[in-house]
Amino acid sequence: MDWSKGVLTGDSVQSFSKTLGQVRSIFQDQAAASRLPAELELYRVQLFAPVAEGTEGGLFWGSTTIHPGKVGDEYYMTKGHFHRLRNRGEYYATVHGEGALLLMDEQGATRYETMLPGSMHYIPGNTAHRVANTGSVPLVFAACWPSDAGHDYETIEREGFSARMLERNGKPVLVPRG
Ligand code: PAN
Ligand code: ZN
Repeated sequence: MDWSKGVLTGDSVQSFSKTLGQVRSIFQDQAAASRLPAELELYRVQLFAPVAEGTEGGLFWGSTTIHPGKVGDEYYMTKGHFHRLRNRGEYYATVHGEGALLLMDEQGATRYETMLPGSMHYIPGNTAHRVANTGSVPLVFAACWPSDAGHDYETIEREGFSARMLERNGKPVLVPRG
């Protein structure tokens, strides 16, 4: 990984992108979401997976780039997930830009950490995680997690986070669900 850009290179690096059409339901303002094109890219991920998914004891490395922008008042953000093996933790490290890492425990309490270039974030096990780009430039962060963690997206699709990162008077504010 080139730490000045957060870009992974190498033959075995996989890349995928997430469009608004794939994650539309995560946003609060569905009217605003429906006015934007399905093919709009919100973020992309590069993945270095040196062992097979599900392998115990290995580590995966990823780099995520979230574009700047909002759907209504809500910043572009990742889908967010618990790990399928709930007790698996993760590290995030910010390379570029500004963001908010939302962390929700299994009791539904959501807090956040501010992401700035160089900031390191420990995501404990049993904690759902989602990142919002609260700045005006791309937010780039690296991630490292156990290769047997897996991803449970369904719980968040169904229940969401208990708070959202919204712009209020030009500033990001964590707004609890009403
Ligand atoms: C990260 C995330 C990545 C994209 O690599 O997978 O930032 O976010 P979503 O997976 O929520 O769409 C990670 O947390 N891996 O475990
Ligand atoms: Zn994760």
